[in-house]
Amino acid sequence: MDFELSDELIAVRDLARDFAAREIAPGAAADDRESRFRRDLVLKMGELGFYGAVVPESYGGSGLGFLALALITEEVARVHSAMRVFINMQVGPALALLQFGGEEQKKRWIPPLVAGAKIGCFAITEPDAGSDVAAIRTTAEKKGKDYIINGTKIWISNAPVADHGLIYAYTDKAQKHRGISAFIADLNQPGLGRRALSTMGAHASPIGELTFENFRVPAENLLGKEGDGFKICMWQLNQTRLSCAAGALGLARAAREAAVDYCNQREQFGQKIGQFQMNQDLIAQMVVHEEAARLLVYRAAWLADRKRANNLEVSIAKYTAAEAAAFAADAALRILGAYGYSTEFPVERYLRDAKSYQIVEGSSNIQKIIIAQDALGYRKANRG
Ligand code: GRA
Repeated sequence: MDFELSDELIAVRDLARDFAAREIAPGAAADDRESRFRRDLVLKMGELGFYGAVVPESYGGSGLGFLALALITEEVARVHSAMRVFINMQVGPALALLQFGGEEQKKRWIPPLVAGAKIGCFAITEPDAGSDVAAIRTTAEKKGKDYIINGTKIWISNAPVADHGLIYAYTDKAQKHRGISAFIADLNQPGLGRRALSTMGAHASPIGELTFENFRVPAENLLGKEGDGFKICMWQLNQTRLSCAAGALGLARAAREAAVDYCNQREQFGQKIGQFQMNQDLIAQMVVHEEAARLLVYRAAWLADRKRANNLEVSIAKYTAAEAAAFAADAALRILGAYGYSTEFPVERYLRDAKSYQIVEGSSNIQKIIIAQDALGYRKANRG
């Protein structure tokens, strides 16, 4: 076991840290307050190679790996959690294409996602299908050279702004989850309605509804075979969950740093408030949860870089990091008191953003189900 990062990974982390401090941090409060979509930053992150870390050079990436991507995501989320969502929206579809797409599909769709030139998204969730992916109702019916897609997707990150998206739909309802298929699509086509939705946090990350009404997708845009969709979806979620966990880690760190700074500045009752053991209790718990999350996130990424199954480790990391972020943001707010509650300081944003990590990419309860069912021998998490 080696707990040192290589020089290459340190350089990647420092590049991301520097970019986050210079380009993301100055506008974070206003971007959040005004729900601004920062296309310029999405593009710049692409130009710096953030999305390409897990994509080979032949498709415009650097092939640096999942640990590199985790380090980048952690740094981005540390200054503005909402901005890390874009990483997953570019990387999720790109990786699904890389793993399941044909050569023509890879060449056409991956490079613009990696460059940030096209805004990506993936559309799984529906009004009546969140944790239960097989309950989706969207259908894709083959008609001549096209599939005709009908249905509604909701809570789709980037829905209002995405150019290209991965759509999950039933091609054969009778086959249950084995009848779901995945399609890559140009979303700037007739038959698609978009509606922006407003949420508690992550305001700089646009989210919304996509309504498909006889939306045509060329048959050549099917990923893999008809019926491969559920498998592709589970595989893809395992990748994006890891980056999501790294985002939660970055946010946990930001909250801990804010709390420590305040403890060392603020004086009450004649001493720095860090001297009070109730605050020390919170600081100690923040440090412990964050460190545990970091080791678990890096381990899951390390396994991915060795092409080893890591579904169990990803679920453990995602659960731990999401809970660490929510705990740390809440604890920081308690420590900062009115300054934490104030919208003039970033800690209330940390709390709003932190809650999303317990919901997205498989809720904390879904991760616990995966972990417990594996431990109990009911369903192995690391399959094939
Ligand atoms: O035996 P079989 O051939 O029928 O296959 C079964 C199983 O082996 C079948 O699927 C297979 N399977 C897998 N294959 C490979 C299941 N899991 C995997 C896997 N990891 N790898 C059906 O299996 P099942 O166990 O009966 O399925 P289930 O009970 O429906 O699913 C299990 C589970 C609950 C874990 C799954 O549905 C799940 O993960 N649900 C959560 C959905 C989720 O994470 N949604 C996220 C939405 S996207 C999002 O949040 C974007 C946010 C962006 C951001 O902020 O980053």
